[in-house]
Amino acid sequence: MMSNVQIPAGLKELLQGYTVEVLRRRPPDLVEFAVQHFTRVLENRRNDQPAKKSSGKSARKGVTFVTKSDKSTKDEEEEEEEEEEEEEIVSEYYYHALPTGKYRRRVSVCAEAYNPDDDEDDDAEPRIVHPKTDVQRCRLQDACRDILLFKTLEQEQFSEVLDAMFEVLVKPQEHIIDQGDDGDNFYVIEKGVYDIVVQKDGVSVCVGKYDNKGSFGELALMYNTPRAATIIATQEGALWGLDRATFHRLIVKNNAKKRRMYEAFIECVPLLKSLELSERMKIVDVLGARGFKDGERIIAQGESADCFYIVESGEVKIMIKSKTKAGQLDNTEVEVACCSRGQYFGELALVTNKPRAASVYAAGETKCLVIDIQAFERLLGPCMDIMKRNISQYEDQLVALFGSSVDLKH
Ligand code: 1OR
Ligand code: 1OR
Repeated sequence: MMSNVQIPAGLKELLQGYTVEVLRRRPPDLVEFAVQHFTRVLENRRNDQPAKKSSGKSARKGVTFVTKSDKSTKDEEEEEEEEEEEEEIVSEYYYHALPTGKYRRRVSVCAEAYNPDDDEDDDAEPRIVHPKTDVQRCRLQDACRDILLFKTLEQEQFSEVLDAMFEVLVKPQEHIIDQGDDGDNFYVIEKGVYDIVVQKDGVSVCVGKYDNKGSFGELALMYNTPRAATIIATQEGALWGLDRATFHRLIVKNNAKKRRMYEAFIECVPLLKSLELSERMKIVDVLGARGFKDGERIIAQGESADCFYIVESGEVKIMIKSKTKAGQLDNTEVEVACCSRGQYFGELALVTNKPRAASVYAAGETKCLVIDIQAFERLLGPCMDIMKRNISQYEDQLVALFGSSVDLKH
C-alpha cells in the first residue's frame, strides 16, 4: 500500500527546517509560527536572496566574518573584496539566529535552554571577528578572566568568544539594557558602576549594582525572554559586548553540556533540595567551575564579597582570625570548620552584606562551583531559611569558641 505514496521532493527538508526552528524558538503557537516561518521561506525564494538582519543595537562597525573553513589572516584588500560575499552568508545566518520583530519575540518563560546539540549545520556557520589592537585584547582578557559563564568553556571556544567581542563605551545615565526589550547582546564589564533597576508594580526599584566587574544580559539570550531588568551606567564606563548569535553558538551550546555534567551532582546538594528541578537547572546554567591547589586561599577574611561556592570535590578549611583584647584582628588563624563535596560556603557575607567573616583555604586539590551574587539573590531565595538557620549555628559556635556574642546576621 505504502509503495503508492510518493513523497514530493523537498518536503522532508521543508518540514525539517520548520521543526528545527520550533525547537530553537519554542513558540507558544505552532500554527502562527508556521505561517511566519513559511512566509519567510517563500519570501526568500522569491527574492532569491536571504533576509537581512535588523541592525538592532549591536555594534558591527569594523566587523570581520570568518568562515570555519578559512580562518587564516587575510590582508585588508582581500578582506574588502570578500566582505560582500560573506555579508550574505552572515545575513542568512542571522535569519536563523536573529529573526526580527514579532517573529523573534517568542517568549517562553521556561528554564530549558534550547538544545543546540541538534544543530548540525554548526560548522557551516561563519565566525564573527571584531579585530582588536594588542592593548584592547589585553584589556578584554583581563575583564573576562573571572566571568563565570566563560569558566567552563574549552580554550578554543573561549578564544572564539574573545574574537567576537566588541568594545562599547558608555556615558553616565546611559541605559545599556531596558527591561522588557528583546535581547541583543551579552555584556562583560571592563569598568564603571551600573545600577540594576527592576520595575515592581510600576515602580522602579534599584535592586543591586555592578561595581567595576561582572557581566549581565545573559538571561534574555539564554531563555529567549524579554530583558528582566534595566541596567544603567552611573558613570563613564567600558563594556565588552558579545552578539546574540555567537552567545548562542558557544555559551548556550556549552550550557547543554554543563547541564549533563552537573545535573547529578546538583541534585544531591542538600541546600538545593527544596528547589524545583527547573530552578536547579537555572543555577547550573549560570555557574562557573574553579579549581584550587592545596593551600590556595579561596576567600580572604575582611574582603568584600561577590560570590558563593559549593564544593564539588576535595575539601576546604574555614579559618578565623581571633580578636585581641584591644579589638584588633590577631594574625593567627584558627580552623573553625571544613566543608566537603556538596557543602557550601561564602553565603554569610552575601546574606549580611558585610565583609567575609572568615578565610577559606583549599585542603588538597579542590574544585568548587561558583555562583555570582546576582544569581545568588535571584535563584537562591527559596533556600534562604536553611542558610539563615545555619548562620545562627555559626553564632553559637562563635560564642563557644571566643566566649563573646557577635551578631553575624546584622
Ligand atoms: P537580561 O538579559 O534579562 C537584564 O537583561 C539583566 O540584568 C539580566 O539578563 C541579568 O544579567 C541582570 N533579576 C534579573 N536579572 C538581573 C538581576 C535580577 N540582577 C541582575 N540581572 N535580580 C537582582 C538580583 C541582584 C532579581 C530582581 C528581582
Ligand atoms: P563568608 O561569606 O563570610 C567565609 O565567607 C565563609 O566561611 C562564611 O561566609 C561561611 O560560609 C563560612 N563563622 C563564619 N563563617 C563561617 C563559619 C563560622 N563556618 C563556616 N563559615 N563559624 C564556624 C561554625 C562551625 C563560627 C566561627 C567561630
